[in-house]
Amino acid sequence: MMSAAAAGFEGGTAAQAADSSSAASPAGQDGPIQDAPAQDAPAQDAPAQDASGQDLAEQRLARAIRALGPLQPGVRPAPYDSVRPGSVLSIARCLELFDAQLASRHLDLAARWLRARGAGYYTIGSSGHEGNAAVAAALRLTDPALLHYRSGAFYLVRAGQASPPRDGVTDVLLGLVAAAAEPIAGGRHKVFGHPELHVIPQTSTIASHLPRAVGLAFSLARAAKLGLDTPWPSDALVVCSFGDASANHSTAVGALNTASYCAYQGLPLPLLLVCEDNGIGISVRTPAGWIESASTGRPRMKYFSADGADLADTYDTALAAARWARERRAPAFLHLRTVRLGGHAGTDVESAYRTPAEIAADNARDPLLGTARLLVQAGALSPAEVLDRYEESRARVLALAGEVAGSPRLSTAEQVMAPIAPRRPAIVAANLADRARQARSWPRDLVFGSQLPEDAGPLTLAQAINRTLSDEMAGRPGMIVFGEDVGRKGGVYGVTRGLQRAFGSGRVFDSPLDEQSILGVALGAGLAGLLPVPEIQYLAYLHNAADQIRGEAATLSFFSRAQYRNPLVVRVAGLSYQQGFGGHFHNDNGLAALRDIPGLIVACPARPDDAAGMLRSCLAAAELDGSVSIFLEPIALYHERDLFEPGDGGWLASYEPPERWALTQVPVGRGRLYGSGTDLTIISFGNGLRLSLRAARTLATEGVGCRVLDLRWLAPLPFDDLLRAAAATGRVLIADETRRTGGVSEGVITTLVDAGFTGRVARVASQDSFLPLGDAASTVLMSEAAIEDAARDLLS
Ligand SMILES: Cc1ncc(C[n+]2csc(CCOP(=O)(O)OP(=O)(O)O)c2C)c(N)n1
Ligand SMILES: [Mg+2]
Repeated sequence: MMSAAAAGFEGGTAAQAADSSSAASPAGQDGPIQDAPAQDAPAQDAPAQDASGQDLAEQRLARAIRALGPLQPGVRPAPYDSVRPGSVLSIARCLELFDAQLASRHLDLAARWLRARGAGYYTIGSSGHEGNAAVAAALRLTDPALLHYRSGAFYLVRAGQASPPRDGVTDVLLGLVAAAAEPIAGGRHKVFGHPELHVIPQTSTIASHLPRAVGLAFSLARAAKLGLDTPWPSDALVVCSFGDASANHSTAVGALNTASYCAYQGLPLPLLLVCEDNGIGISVRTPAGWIESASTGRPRMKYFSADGADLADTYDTALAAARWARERRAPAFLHLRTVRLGGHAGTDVESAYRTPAEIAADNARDPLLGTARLLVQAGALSPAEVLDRYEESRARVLALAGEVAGSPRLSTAEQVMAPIAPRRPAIVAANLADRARQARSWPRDLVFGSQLPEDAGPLTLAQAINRTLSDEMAGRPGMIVFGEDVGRKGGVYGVTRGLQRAFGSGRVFDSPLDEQSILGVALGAGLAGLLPVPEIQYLAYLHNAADQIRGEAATLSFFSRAQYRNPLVVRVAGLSYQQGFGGHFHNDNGLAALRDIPGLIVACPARPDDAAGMLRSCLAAAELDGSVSIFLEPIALYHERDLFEPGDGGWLASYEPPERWALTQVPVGRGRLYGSGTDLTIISFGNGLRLSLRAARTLATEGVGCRVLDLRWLAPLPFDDLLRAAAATGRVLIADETRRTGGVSEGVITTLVDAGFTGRVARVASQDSFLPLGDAASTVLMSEAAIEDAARDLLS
């Protein structure tokens, strides 16, 4: 614990009060959890101070507050009086919000104080943005909030709305020092979030939360339409704040477009977007008038604008905007004009890129000064009383800062990683068995008509996925399927054909052509308690929006101690071998960007029977454990029927009836073995499995006995099955249709080496190339002949 409580507004500062001999701040940028400021910015952790150590910014504010007085003589107004004629903000409310604004400012001060002493790791503050206190006040505790990183005052007001009220100051301080006891991220990041406050934590990737916010607003309404409960009341709205520079990010632009696009079609979308426009993004100015010009006139999205330095104006405008979003179930855009005080972060020296006049103009628009002016002009507080209040808040926050400094932090990898993707395979397995029993009561005949899929004879991969989706939708009322062309057309390859007819357009629907928005809707749907199964038309186009998986879906559990999860199964058509058709983008075979995402499940079913079992496992894991899965469907195998000879039907499989689902379940991370040869183990997956099985047959004619392991799960790899299959022959050939570099074979070989496998290992993989059109595609893809040759080499 450190003591900072003796600091004073006028006579001393946190920096001054602190023991000057305590640990010096490490030079350079903030720690790894800190958003990096400009690389060349010199270190400056404490606020600017004069020779006596006093904080110049605080002194300036004190002088400006003193200059507001004196208080006009007369009767003091009643607490319920308006703080200003024409505003609905009462004096009592204004005082409450002022306290939150003050505490937020002092949290920024505390952040720098802690940082300067090596006790804190994060100094991006909310100074200048404290007007967002009034936005929180205009909303309900139960309106889910996805917040900008300058939302200190918003968070404190929200904390005060809980019953009993939470001590939001301590929450934030614990985040600053990365304490394991911090309530949302548990020391993994400094984020604003708390399930009881309905504040969903956000990552540092600016704007990446907007698609999810749109998706959540969409899903609240969609769940209501489907008659399903969500964690929020039926008249909740979603609030999402972000900065002015962030508004230019394609993720934000796409999300705003999707919100408008939905509203334009009359779809309910109760969303309040709050752009906290301080006119700058780190050092880059936003052109004057840009946010207003870019944000007015969006179809069916109403624009509101408020002066963030004027609490009454912000409160009145936020109320109007919230009313619009809540009552009309339509998106509202609140342009909150703010300033940024004290630079981007503690390490940022803004005088390097802003003129003194610009900085002075922002100081004059300090929202604390604005609220003080309101209160003094209303006769509610004298300047001296304002300063007293400031001092009290300061002393309290800094005393608490001293108390949290030195709080225990995460100290082992196990502790850090515990919430990445907690899994309960036994519970998932039991659930699959239960569901098989329940299936008897599902309206399967309504969905499948007179012929149940198990009675329809052998199916292709595409048909098996289609029938499984149908069965699962019949049994999971919250499951929704959506994406480009999945509705009326039934998908580019017919995999979702008939689903919209069977389950209605409320549960199976086409999306706008924007992968970020498709995944954003899925992320919001998962939060709302639905089970989203979006389709991405081709693997290359998942890469187009990968951050929604990598940065958003996969990290939510980590940054919320698994208090928020992302139940999600993303179906992706992908991989190659389409006989020269489609070129690179329809044959993309790059998986490296997925396989390294902690906690992500990557499933790659090659055969119809595997696909059914694997999809059921992914859905059950999503529903029960909040797992995030990529279900990668090999396009070239969708309609394949044969294995060895034309007409042999070797790639078809019958659909299992519900009573066999438990028996035939495919747990996450279990491979499938073909054959029992003792000369060579071929390890493969996807298209490679079919090529390997064919190659194994040829090799058998040469007297070579192979066993072939289908990995089925590319993340996590089926370690045990893999090692067992390798040990059985002592010779391993990996047949990998992904690229030599970053491909799956690298992971398999590493697994073998890590486990101490000492037998022979070789691999065939596709080239480090993009795929050309036409016959030339085969020159860079792994081939059946290459597998055979490599096997002969390995055994020779
Ligand atoms: C996608 C992404 N690119 C870059 C960054 C680094 N970065 C952090 S904050 C920031 C500026 C954001 O400015 P603005 O949206 O105006 O918010 P403000 O900090 O001014 O409140 C940048 C570039 C990031 N976090 N995310
Ligand atoms: Mg900005």
